[in-house]
Amino acid sequence: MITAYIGLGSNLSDPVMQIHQAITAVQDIDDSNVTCVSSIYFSRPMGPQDQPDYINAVLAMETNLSALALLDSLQAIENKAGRVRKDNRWGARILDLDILLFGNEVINSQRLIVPHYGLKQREFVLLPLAEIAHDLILPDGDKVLSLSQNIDKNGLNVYSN
Ligand code: ROI
Repeated sequence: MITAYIGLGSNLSDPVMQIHQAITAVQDIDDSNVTCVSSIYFSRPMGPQDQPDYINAVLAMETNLSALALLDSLQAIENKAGRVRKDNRWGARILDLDILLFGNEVINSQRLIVPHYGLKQREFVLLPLAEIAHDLILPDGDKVLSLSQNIDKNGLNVYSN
């Protein structure tokens, strides 16, 4: 089994519900077990500001799937949520499920780059990740906890209603 960390994000179509549904859907992926889910966070958009605020979370799972099979399963969940893949790389989205880390593996294939390229620059990834994996060390030796302590929180907060 490999421990993978997945980043979840949404800023359209009831984002809190999207994230809860996505967590349930990830729990149903074959040959895998979700072991930990972070708090649900509220975050300001990174990229164009003319889009709604985001809801973000991170989960840990153990899996026997390959990284690409896991990516297929995650993309199927995104598609089922109604995500349309168009030319909006930095725009609003119903659901984004990113493989942040896949064990200690470094993957640079056409479909998948792991660790996720934005991991170290994104407060909405680093803080939830540090919440559930205090002692995590990235493949390059950087500590998630120190990265999370040194990044600007940019309004990131645990979501409550
Ligand atoms: N900004 C925030 N706050 N959260 C996200 O999940 C997110 N995802 C994205 C971009 C557009 C980069 N901005 C984001 O893909």
